[in-house]
Amino acid sequence: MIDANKDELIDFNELLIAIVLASRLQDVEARLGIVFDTWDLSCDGKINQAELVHVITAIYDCSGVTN
Ligand SMILES: [Ca+2]
Ligand SMILES: [Ca+2]
Repeated sequence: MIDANKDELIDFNELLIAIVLASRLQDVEARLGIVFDTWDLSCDGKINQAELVHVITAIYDCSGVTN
């Protein structure tokens, strides 16, 4: 859903759209749905090990942890 062009990357415009959508939602379940969709790169409704590694790596990268 978030990866609109299905290139397995979230570009700036896709991220911006997701943030705007999430900020307008009052419903926690809907917000969690957007987060899940962001993590589910293959859009198969499941978070597999590779997708989880991708997210965790991104979190570490953002926090400046290198190893
Ligand atoms: Ca994309
Ligand atoms: Ca998936």
